Amino acid sequence: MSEDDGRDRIGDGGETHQRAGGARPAMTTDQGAPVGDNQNSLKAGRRGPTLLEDHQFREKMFHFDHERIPERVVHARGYGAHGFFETYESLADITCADLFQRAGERTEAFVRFSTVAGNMGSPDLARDVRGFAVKLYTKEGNWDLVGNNIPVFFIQDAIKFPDLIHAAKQEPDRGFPQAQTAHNNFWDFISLSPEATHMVMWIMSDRAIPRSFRFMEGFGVHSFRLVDAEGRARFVKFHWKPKAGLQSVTWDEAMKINGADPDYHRRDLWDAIQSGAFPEWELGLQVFDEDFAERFPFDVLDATKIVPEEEVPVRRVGRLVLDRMVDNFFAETEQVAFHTGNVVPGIDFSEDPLLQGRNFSYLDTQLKRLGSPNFTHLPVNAPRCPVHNFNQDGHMAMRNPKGRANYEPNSWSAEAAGPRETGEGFASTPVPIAGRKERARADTFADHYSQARQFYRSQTPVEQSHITEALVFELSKVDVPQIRSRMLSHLLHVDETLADGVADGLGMPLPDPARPARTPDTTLAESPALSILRNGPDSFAGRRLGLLVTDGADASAVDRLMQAAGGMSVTVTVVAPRIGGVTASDGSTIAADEKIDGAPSVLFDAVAVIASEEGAQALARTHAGRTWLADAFAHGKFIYHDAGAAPLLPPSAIDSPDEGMFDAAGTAPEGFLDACARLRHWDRIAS
Ligand code: HDE
Repeated sequence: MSEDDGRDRIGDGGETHQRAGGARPAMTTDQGAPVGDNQNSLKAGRRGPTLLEDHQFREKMFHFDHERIPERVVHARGYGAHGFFETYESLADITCADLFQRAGERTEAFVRFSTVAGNMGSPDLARDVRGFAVKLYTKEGNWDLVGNNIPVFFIQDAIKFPDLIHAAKQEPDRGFPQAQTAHNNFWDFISLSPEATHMVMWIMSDRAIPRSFRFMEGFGVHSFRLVDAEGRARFVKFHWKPKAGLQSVTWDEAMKINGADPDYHRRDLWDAIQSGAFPEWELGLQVFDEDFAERFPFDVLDATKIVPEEEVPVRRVGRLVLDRMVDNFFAETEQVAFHTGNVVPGIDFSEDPLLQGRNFSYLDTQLKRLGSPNFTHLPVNAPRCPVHNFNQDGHMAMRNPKGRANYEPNSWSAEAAGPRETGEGFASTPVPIAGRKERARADTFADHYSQARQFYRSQTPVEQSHITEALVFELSKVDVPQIRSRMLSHLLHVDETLADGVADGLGMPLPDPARPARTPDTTLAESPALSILRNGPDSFAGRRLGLLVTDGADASAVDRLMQAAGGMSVTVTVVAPRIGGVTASDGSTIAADEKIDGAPSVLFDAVAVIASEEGAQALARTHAGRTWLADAFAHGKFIYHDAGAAPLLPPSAIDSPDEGMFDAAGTAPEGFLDACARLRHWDRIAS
């Protein structure tokens, strides 16, 4: 700062930073009055005090002071993107929903992914359910499919939701732990709620630590209804299937990623979309009728149950493509308001008590968060089709009815009368309802363990061991032995080996099994669709390779690897000891994307090292250098390396090289990248 004119100067030596002028619009106040000086408040004398009259300062600070709105009570941390949904073929035979009538029809979409328990600033790789909320701006109004990446839920009745969420979030007296369920309150509540057992299997599986939003499934969870033009209704469950296959990280990676890059999932989606690699999911429908619902051994209205895909196949009916990031995070991702009640003609609810409760909750929460019933006027929430009704006024009303009529019926002339009912539009399915008014749970909701067992037994041995380890980790953070023991009493109904493994990991005896509300069915068929590893990608495309280089690295080897990766749509991040890059053996410079300690190998799907021996030796003297390949090896990653990299290899990799290790001398980069489609060499780390 120079004292002479009080204007800000950037850089040393007192040189003035010339801001780009020209095409930039002139700055104004919110009232549109020109602003000549945005750096200095109005003062009595250069050294103050500041004058009350400074309306320009007052307006700017007033606006800043009111920037924050309440964060979502759940799903506070989220990330959104725009895109479209494209219908593959007409579904007129099962629904009259307009977006499904014509093959090739595109519907604008907005999607927000989220974690559930953590606050807005919490890390992306918390062990948690992921929200997968989709807004489809159809020609007959907005349809919100407010789903998760797990097809079941913790509880069967919405009245338990506030307790579930209180128990999962920070404990109220101490304000921690943040974004994790590994604490007394959560497991206390869960162990007292046997209906949560199925969901526990899912959240203790690697589904709760996805590698990317791009590689996870989405589910509508509840049974909904599709209604055709004749008013015939069928049940439906909605699925989103990622075209790039399923992929998760390991728990040790998740914990390290949270430190190295707490925005890992955000950055991944941003990078993919900005580079033109648009993620895609297919919409899948499981359609079934009342007869199936009657025959099915579980209640299709119970959100703690799935309908196995092997019993009712998933019909893929369209694709969702995300191809545009938001222009402004707050305006769009933060202000987007989803509501399960936003359905369109042709799509209807079921009587699922969880869904019914949600239909009540979402409008309420939007009013609290966005401060006005007019949140539908915000561009991200506004339907893309015409809106005509007599709703009026309220905070920030931007769409009031024109003319004299603001009520209905009225007898004004056609031009002045405003909108009229058409007799068409959304009609609730006339499902016959009878019964006494009572606070009770249906007997058909009583089986809490059979599908938990089915899920566990449908996993590969590696995935089963991860569930055991996750339960041991979480329950080891619970310091009340009775709570741990109560959890073990439920796990005994899921699988004895699982219960044994967890008890052993905790160093506790097994208790008696919990008394089940209904004797579990232990004969359910395994469902391969439930495993992540059985539903992985076909290729390594869309994944990220970390390439570590040192001074003296073979530039042509680096080039060959980069070419091969580019040809297979694999992104390469070049990691080096210094951000200025390295000098290759031929004297050329290899530019770096990251300095090694800012880019540990946990951030990558596979790794490669091309180094000179001296360079590798120097790096091996640093902690970041020593742990880079050691971690990758311990996480079962595929590793490509040349001879120079030897000093960086962990002793176990040298003693027992395996099929996940590729020596550049004997393998073309393409061969290595082909192998990477398997994502990990599980045999190396299977316990
Ligand atoms: Fe939500 N949920 N939820 N939920 N939910 C909210 O709405 C609620 C449930 C889901 O990115 C809130 O705008 C109740 C199941 C997603 O903006 C709130 C019950 C599923 C999102 C709310 C449930 C979800 C929310 C908080 C039990 C998967 C984020 C902020 C009956 C099918 C949407 C908000 C976004 C958000 C209530 C259970 C998915 C309070 C009462 C089951 C993806 O209204």
